[in-house]
Amino acid sequence: MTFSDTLRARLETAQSVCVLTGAGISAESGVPTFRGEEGLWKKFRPEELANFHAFIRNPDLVWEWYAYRRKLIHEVKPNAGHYALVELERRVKEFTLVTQNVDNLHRRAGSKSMVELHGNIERSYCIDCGAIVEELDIDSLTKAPRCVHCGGLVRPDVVWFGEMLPREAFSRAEQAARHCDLFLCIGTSAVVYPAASLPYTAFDQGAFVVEINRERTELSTRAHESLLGAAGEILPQLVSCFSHQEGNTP
Ligand code: BJW
Ligand code: ZN
Repeated sequence: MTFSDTLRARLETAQSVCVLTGAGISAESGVPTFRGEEGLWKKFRPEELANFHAFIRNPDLVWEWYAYRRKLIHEVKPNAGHYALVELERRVKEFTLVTQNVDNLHRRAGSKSMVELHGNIERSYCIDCGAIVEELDIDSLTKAPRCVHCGGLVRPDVVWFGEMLPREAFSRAEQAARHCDLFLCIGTSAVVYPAASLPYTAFDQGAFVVEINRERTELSTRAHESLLGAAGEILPQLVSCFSHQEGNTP
């Protein structure tokens, strides 16, 4: 893909970069997205699976759905898009990776300065006493486990519809969006709030906003550049345009 001169100049001079990723960046690893023809919401109903009331109504069903997705994620690997962002973090002075994904693939690839807005599927917690559960036993493949401390139901540590995002995570994300000079919005339909507000926060502060997606989205008309294609193909090319900055290890 050829990049415009304006984009190249912005990449070369960017001092502070904020990246927002969504399910599309993991699609090339084999993790299904949520929306669109092949998306999870075509087969499963979010109102039956991705909200707290559904969990209380039928904890085992919701738990089993997450156990199935956890297993799928364990079977896949980060892709070229995830690794390109690790390289980008090495090149620029200030870098924050904000992800809506719960799949842990950015961390497995080696990203460090990360904010997980919607939690992490690898973690669970007790809805009564809040105890974190990192290790799950084999019985928990089909039945929602009970807390060893208080007997409460254990749920996945992900953010469902109608739930608040972790306060500290969102405030770090907003701060990064407010202070960056380049904002990259990658593989997200940009329809779920408040994450979808971040590129607009960046715009309002004068940042250059670049979108990478297979299709046009809600953001495309506003983005300074909208690069259409697969993140795993575009990102390595884009990252190679950034020069190594002083203070960072090449
Ligand atoms: C590629 C590619 C490739 C593919 N390369 N690209 C009305 C108006 C405004 C807001 C609301 C409203 N009604 C309700 C709300 C609030 C609601 C919301 O935003 N709803 C909208 C959908 C309407 N938001 C919330 O409820 C949030 N909380 C909140 O607002 O709290 C305040 C509050 C409290 C109490 C009452 C009311 C408000 C919480 C949102 C939590 C979202 N949770 C989920 C599930 C997480 C757990 C799990 O994984 O199961 O998070 S939903 C799902 O969507 C998941 C994702 O993180 C999130 C975003 O999806 P994403 O990543 O964008 O994926 P897709 O599939 O949509 O898009 C993939 C993209 O990739 C596509 O564009 C492809 O083209 C592209 N692509 N392959 C590049 N190779
Ligand atoms: Zn408990």
